[in-house]
Amino acid sequence: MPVHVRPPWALPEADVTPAALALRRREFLRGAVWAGAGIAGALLAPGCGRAEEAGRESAASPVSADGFRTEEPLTSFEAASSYNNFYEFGTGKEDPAERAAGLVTRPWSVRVDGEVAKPGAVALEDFLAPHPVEERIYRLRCVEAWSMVIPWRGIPLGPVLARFEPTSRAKYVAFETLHRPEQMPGQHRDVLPWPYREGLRLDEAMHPLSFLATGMYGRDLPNQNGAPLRLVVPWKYGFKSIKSIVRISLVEHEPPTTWNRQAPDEYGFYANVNPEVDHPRWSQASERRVGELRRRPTLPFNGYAEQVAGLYAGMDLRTSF
Ligand SMILES: Nc1nc2c(c(=O)[nH]1)N[C@H]1C(S)=C(S)[C@@H](COP(=O)(O)O)O[C@H]1N2
Ligand SMILES: [Mo]
Repeated sequence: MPVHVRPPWALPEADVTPAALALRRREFLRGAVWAGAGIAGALLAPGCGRAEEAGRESAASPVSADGFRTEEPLTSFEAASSYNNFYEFGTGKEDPAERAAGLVTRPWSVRVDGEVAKPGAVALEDFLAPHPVEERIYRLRCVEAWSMVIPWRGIPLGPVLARFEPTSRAKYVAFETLHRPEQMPGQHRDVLPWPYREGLRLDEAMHPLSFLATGMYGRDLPNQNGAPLRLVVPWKYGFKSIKSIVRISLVEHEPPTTWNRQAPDEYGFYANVNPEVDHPRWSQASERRVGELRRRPTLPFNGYAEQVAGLYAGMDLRTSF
């Protein structure tokens, strides 16, 4: 019998075969064991059991060694595309799914400017063309203390930025969402300063986990999830993952960002997921995984500490939130 392995989200949930799941699990474990072996190897000291270290390591981390995958159950496509934050379409969780159908996403172009040798406005197709499409299964943790696991399709951000040749003065990357009130009814109200803006330090943007998504669950991005191009930064609170991007600017100084401007005491520029720094109005120690009943503990850097903690060496993560 020919074995045809399809990603589980290509199938109705009930149809996912035990064989497909077992295969994914084996792949995942292989990655985890390699990670454990690498770390154990690096730390190998007299009396330190290699197998024991590897075992402990693979049990602790919810993601594969590179952080590109998790074997946690996926949030259903229905939940991920109907429970959204996208204030351009209203502040209710169901507003984006109900109101985003009228957003015209073709043609679309992305302007790359600022501290780059090769600035320009590029049609989305040309913007994407040079980069092989990848798939990432990331945990998403909203600052409101709910979370999801979403399979994205897209391209890593780093090679895209490199293509436009950042100058030596480029230290940060600023992102801007489309401003088109006639198609984004939420923009008729001043709930946020429009257009929505976000930003990353350049080294964060160049990290292999920083991703530009064009699809999810094996299909094109629904408008409510940020079509046709949105950022995904899995170790930061969800508001950093800006949707429907039209402009990317390389800049010298930390750029203003929407939620940080709106409420600087509540939303920092860095916004790294941190269970030890509570939001002024609620605890960040735990979260509700959409589709599950029990709360689960929130992990430092949303479970990606091994991959990204080094970016923040020497920084006080309590004050630089
Ligand atoms: N332009 C824009 N991007 C945005 C938002 C927004 O309101 N406008 N909301 C953010 C927040 S708070 C979260 S949690 C995620 C939600 O992404 P999702 O709806 O795809 O799960 O998008 C982020 N990106
Ligand atoms: Mo969020």
